Amino acid sequence: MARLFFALYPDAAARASLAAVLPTDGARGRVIPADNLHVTLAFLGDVDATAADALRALQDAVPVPPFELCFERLVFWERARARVLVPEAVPPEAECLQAGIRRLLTGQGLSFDRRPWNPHVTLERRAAPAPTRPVTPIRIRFDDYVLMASETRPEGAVYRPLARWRLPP
Ligand code: 3AM
Repeated sequence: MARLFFALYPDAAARASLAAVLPTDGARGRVIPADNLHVTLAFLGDVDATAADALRALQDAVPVPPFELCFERLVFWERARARVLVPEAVPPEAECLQAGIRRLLTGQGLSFDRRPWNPHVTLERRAAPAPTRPVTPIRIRFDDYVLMASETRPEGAVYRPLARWRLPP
């Protein structure tokens, strides 16, 4: 069994820019390490090895052109007790990608979290309430997406990309 999710996984430079938002803002909760910063596209939860192998083997899974997300606001989500970065606008390519992944998962007979997609990068969990504030926009181009495995360790979650799909130009 592996705990899986599909995600947009920014490169190291972009992750560093995202991670740099919080220290200046005084985080008191659990700050997510830069290596773990991502945008969840679809959360599957525990998946058996056969289904995980089938997912990894998918060829050209969702043909959507590359796109950019520009993260511009730091928001406190009360129910999740998380502080997250959200983009002001979500390009249609991003919506198509996550919808395509959901279709693909349905086609594979896999279950996943069906709540509406709300693209975000979680920066801090167990966060104290804080007012929403704009941040210097962080524009990130995504030309691929990943199937990520999440392992819970005593020191926290460790994410490992299992497969990567390039978005066609
Ligand atoms: O994208 P973020 O970091 O907000 O909270 C988990 C994380 O979200 C979420 O999946 C992402 C990668 O772990 N997650 C964890 N358990 C979940 C669940 N049971 C879940 N999302 C939905 N249902």
